[in-house]
Amino acid sequence: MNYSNIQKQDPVLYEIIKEEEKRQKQGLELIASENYVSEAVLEAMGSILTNKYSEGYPGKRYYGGNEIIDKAETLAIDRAKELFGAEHVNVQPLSGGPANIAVYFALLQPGDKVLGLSLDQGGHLTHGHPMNFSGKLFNIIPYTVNKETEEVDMDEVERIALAEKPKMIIAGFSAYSRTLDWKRFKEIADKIGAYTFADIAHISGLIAGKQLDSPVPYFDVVSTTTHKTLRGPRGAIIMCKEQFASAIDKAVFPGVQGGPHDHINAAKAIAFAEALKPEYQTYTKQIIINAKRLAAKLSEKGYRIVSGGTDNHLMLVDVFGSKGVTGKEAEKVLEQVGISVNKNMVPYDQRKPMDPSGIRLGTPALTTRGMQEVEMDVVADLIDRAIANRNDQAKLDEVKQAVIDFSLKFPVPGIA
Ligand code: DSN
Repeated sequence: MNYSNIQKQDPVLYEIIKEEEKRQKQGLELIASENYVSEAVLEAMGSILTNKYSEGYPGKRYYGGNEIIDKAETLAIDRAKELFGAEHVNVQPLSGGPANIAVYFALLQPGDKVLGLSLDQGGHLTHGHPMNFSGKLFNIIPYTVNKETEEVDMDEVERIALAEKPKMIIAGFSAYSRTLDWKRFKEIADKIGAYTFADIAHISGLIAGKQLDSPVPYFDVVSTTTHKTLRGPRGAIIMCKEQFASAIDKAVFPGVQGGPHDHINAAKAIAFAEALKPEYQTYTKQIIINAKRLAAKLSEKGYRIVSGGTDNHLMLVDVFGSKGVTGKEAEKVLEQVGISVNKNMVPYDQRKPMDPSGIRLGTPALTTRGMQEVEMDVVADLIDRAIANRNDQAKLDEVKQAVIDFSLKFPVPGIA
């Protein structure tokens, strides 16, 4: 991508893009929900498909001239079905939040009871946070992780479900490093006649790459963003059993959204084709190997990893509990040396969300750059050096230079 037209027409914005390119190239991206898309995905997002309005679905549109857009959307749907083995797929959700809103509205009425993992325990805003539509409109019954193991305790989920009889059970997370027992969730839901909804936004790439078990065979509805481990454009999809297809489609459009973003849906089709290739399985396997190695190395250096390790692409590090540095301070000092992470609550955190005890780290982006186990040792070392020397600017400058020298050895797709 050389952005030559932007350079001519809008030098101010061109400079901003070049600045961000430099940040991405010279830094280490450890935000668990981020990744680098391929140049083919970038091209589709920048294509003339953005010029079209196509409210409706393939073959049933509210605008003329959609016979070609229909082919692109159908391609995305068919590839997603093949990738996940789903009966029905809606590829139009603009992002994870809108996708989840559509799922609630397809299956429930405002005021209905929903069981979800709370945000401060690793869940997601849309799983019932009081400031989110989910917590405002629905009666949310939270479940938590076990205080000792810091893992979801399925016996506890069953106990709450049987007592509360929610209309829907959500399984999914944005900051949880262990696997979920999809089959058991379904068995519990069946005992009370509840709908099952899995939000696999973080791990859908690991599922598509056949590294983790899938909820798709068991669950009524499964949503995922397309830009995290799945390595596609910013957006989302909803998968469901055929019996929910019409309700889901109506909830997405006209329920929640207007016109779909056809250029983004085309980019989703490309990302799904990439994920169907054997090399994507190798990539996703390496993401997990790298995460386990990074967690082990940080652990050796005295950092407490929540639940003792990871089975997926991410880990929560209790920096306050193990090093006396808050999540906010750790995020800031790491940012100063070019390492991007996000502060995060740890389970049963005594601190506040804006300055919690933990940071969340993930390996999808670094693995896309070709990093393997030995590089994770270097990354753990750089993180530790920055945190240990957080009050010594000269040492931090040295770490920053080391981050740049190291990062530049690993190319970022789309950046020369
Ligand atoms: N913002 C995403 C994440 O970082 O996990 C979830 O929506």
